[in-house]
Amino acid sequence: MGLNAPNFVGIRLSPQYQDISLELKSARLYRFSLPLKQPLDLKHTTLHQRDGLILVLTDAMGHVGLGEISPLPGFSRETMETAIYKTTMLVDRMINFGELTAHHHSRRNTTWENRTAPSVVHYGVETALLSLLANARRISMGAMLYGSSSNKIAINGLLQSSLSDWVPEADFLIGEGYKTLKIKVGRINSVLEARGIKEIREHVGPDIKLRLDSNRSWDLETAIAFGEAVKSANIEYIEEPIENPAELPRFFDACEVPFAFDETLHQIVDPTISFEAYTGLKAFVLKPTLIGCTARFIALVNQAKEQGIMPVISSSYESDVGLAALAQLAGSICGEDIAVGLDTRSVLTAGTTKTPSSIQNGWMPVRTLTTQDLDLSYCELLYHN
Ligand code: OSB
Ligand code: MG
Repeated sequence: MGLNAPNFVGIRLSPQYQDISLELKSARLYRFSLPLKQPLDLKHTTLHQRDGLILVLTDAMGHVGLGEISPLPGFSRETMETAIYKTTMLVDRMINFGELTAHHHSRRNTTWENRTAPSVVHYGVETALLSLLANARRISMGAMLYGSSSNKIAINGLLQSSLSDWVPEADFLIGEGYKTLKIKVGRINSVLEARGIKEIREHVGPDIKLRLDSNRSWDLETAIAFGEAVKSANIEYIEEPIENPAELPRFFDACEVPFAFDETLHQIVDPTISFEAYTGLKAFVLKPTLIGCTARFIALVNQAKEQGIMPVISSSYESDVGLAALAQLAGSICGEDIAVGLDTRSVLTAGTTKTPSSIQNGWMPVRTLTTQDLDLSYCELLYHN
C-alpha cells in the first residue's frame, strides 16, 4: 500500500524533490549492544555498553532506508523495551495497513509537532523513511530536505578526561586537527574547573574555539562566579549553565559569557516564543535523537537561523548508522562553517558499519549508507516483516 512520507513526518522537502510517494515492502529491526572503551559517565547514570536499534526499510523498487533508535538512559523518555515495542507496532502498521500512525496530524487540525512528546522511536522511523526517499533519488537526506549539502563537516573535539588531564587531552585533540574543543564542567568544584579552563586557553592559544557544557549543574550564583572567572578565556558559549533556564539572561548580564540551549530544547518549546529576550543566547545545541521529532527539529533550526542563533547539531552516543544521518543533516544545516558535536564515536570500540564514522583533521565526511555498509556482528535480528 502506498504511503505519503512527507505527510507522515509532517515536513516539507526541498521543492525539486516534492513528488513523493513510496510503497514500503519490508522492514527489519536489529538490536545492537556495542562495547565501550571504558564505562561512560552520564549525568544520571553510568553506561557499560551502548544499546540501540537499527531499522532497515525496503520499498517495492528495492531502495533501502536506515534509521537508528538508541534511547539514551537518563536523557530519553523511552526505555529500550518501550522503544522495541513502539517501533514494531509502528512499522507493522506502516507495512501492513499503509497507516500514517506516527503523528497522526493529518486528522487533527493542530500544530501537532509542538504537542507530541519527544520520541526517539519517531525520530528513528522518520530517519529511515527520509533516508529511503533520499536513496531512491540518489541524494543525501540533507540535500533532499534543504536542497544542498557540504561533503564534510567540522567537528568539535570532545574532552573525555577528568580535570587533571584536560591540558594533555586538549593538546592531543589539537594535534589531531580539531579547531574547536568542548569541555564538560559542573562535575566537581567549579573554582578548580574555572582554573582548568583558563589553563587550557593559555595552552591552546587564542585561535582555538572553546565550548563548555555544565548540563544545568549550577545555581545562578555559582554559574555567575564561574562565568566571571573564565571571562578572560574567551568562551564561545557554555551550554545550559544553570538549573533554571529562565535565569539565563541574568547570568549573561552578570558575566557576559554567551550561553547555549541544549536540554531546554528536549521539551516542547512554544513555537511562537521569541528568543530575543534571551540576550547572550549564542547557540542551539540540537540533538535530533533527544528532540525526538524531525519536524520539530527543523522548526528549531529555522527559528535559530531567523534569530541569528547558531544551530549546532549534536549526537547522543549513537552508533555509525545514527551518526551518518546526523552528519547528513549537519552537512546541509551547518555546512563547513559551524563545528558540530559529533565526536562521540570514539567512546565505542565497535560499530554498526564496516568503516566507522571517522574524523580526520577535525573533519567528518558526509556519507550515505546502504545495507552493504552495515556490520551486523553486534546485532541480533528482532523483527522481520
Ligand atoms: O550534554 O551535550 C550534552 C551527548 C549525550 C548527552 C548529552 C550531551 C552529549 C554531548 C555530545 O556532549 C557531544 C557534543 O555535543 O559535542
Ligand atoms: Mg549539552
